[in-house]
Amino acid sequence: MALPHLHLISFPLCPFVQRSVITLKHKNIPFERTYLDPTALPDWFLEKSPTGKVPLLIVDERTALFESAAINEYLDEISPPRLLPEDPLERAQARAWIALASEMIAAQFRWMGAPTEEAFGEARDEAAKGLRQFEKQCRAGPCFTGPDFSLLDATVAPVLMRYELLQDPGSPWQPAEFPNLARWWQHISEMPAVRESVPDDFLARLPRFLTNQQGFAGPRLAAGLAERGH
Ligand SMILES: N[C@@H](CCC(=O)N[C@@H](CS)C(=O)NCC(=O)O)C(=O)O
Repeated sequence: MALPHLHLISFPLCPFVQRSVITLKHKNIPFERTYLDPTALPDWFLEKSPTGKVPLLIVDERTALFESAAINEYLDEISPPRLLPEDPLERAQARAWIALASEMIAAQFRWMGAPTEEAFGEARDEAAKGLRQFEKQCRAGPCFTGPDFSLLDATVAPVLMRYELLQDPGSPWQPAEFPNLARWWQHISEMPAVRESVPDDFLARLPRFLTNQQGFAGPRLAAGLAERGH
């Protein structure tokens, strides 16, 4: 089957976009990408996107798909072999964990943007609770659900990439507490599709984004990045 023309509308730092980029790259699907400035969204984008959010995938310059999970399943279905299990029950489970991984992203955003020290601690505890669920689920290895890379790997990877970069004593991500996830990340982080899933200037943009948060967490995490030479 000939693949359609795929145009991925992105923000440079968006972890939801990154999930789709990982899927596209893992499957070697050609795509065009446009980065938008989240503070100045053009009218054409707002007309096409019902939520005003990215990722937005424009298929054959006509049809706009939104929601990263739906986009990833579409990408998966047009380019075999599938990255979701054949068994309906296992597939439903994978979808449920993919949905839960969005909560991990939300918890990570709350932690990175915590306005006060107290909120930082609360957000850390909340995020750690979520990480513990994923730790229990991630046992088979080397990928999340066993030997093969799946859409769940593509979905969780952006969260772990950020936690690895933003090491901090007040981080929910203390690798020694999550040995399964740490082993998983070690494997997944070496995959080209994951390594190449962020823009070249990602490490320059991340501290700027954090500093702009202006609360307690952002500047502290940006300073930590600078101390570690990023
Ligand atoms: N559930 C959506 C979430 C996407 C999302 O929140 N994207 C953020 C950027 S990381 C966004 O576009 N935010 C703009 C806004 O909330 O107006 C998905 O999985 O695609």
